[in-house]
Amino acid sequence: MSASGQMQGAKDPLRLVLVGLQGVGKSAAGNTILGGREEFESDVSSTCLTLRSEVRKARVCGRQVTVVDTPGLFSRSLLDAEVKLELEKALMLCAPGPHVFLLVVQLGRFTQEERSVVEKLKKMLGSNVESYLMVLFTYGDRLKSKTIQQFIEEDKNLQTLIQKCGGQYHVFNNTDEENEVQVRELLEKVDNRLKTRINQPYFVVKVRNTWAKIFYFALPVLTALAFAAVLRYIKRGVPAEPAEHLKKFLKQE
Ligand SMILES: Nc1nc2c(ncn2[C@@H]2O[C@H](COP(=O)(O)OP(=O)(O)OP(=O)(O)O)[C@@H](O)[C@H]2O)c(=O)[nH]1
Ligand SMILES: [Mg+2]
Repeated sequence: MSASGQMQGAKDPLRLVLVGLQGVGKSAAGNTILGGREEFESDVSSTCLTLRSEVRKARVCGRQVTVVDTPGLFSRSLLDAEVKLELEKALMLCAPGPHVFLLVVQLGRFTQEERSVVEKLKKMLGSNVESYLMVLFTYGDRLKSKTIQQFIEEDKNLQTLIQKCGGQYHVFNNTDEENEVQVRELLEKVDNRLKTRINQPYFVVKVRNTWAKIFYFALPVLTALAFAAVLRYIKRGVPAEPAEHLKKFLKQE
């Protein structure tokens, strides 16, 4: 079966957002998912190559897949506030929200920044983002004779990161972009993750700002009150039937 062919059972559209540090292979992973096409700009660079969130769509394994590429966290080219804005834009680009955030980690590189990447994402997108994360390792070609399981067993910090991401991970060799099996396996893992999340299949941003919360929750109440006041005003304008005692009084006159 080919990655561009049919996959039994799972045909629902998928929306994936690639996140991670600068230069770890996010754009390259996006290109691998999209069937090896050079959709996102990917290259060796000492600065941040992807500066804006971008979306691409393709039919992969018989289903519509939306991939959003984002700028790197802890970027040397963008301020945190700019990266946060781009992440929020990424959510809009795959509305109503991503099924999974693929947290891209370069095999063999696990610095202090990598260790705090989940906390950074939680700060930027809210704490519920954690339940939508899945680790996607790049540089699978570095494994050589080792398996990915052996590699993970050797690194406690890596195990902690994977645990934070629901225990889910996958490995890509982006130099082998035409290797469709690695893409199909990733989509299967994403599907398995979705099965455990029937109530909330995709990530929705919580209203975090206090003023936004007040506006969000108070607006329907205020609208209802205003509507009731207008109705009362209109009713008052219509002359009411004179009360019984008033009728009697008028007759006596
Ligand atoms: N050998 C090898 N190289 C890879 C792999 N994945 C990515 N690369 C290389 O890593 C470099 C950076 O890849 P990008 O896809 O541009 O990384 P990025 O995370 O999008 O970078 P920024 O947009 O700058 O944050 C490129 O030269 C890629 O060819 C991989 O699996 N194996
Ligand atoms: Mg990039």
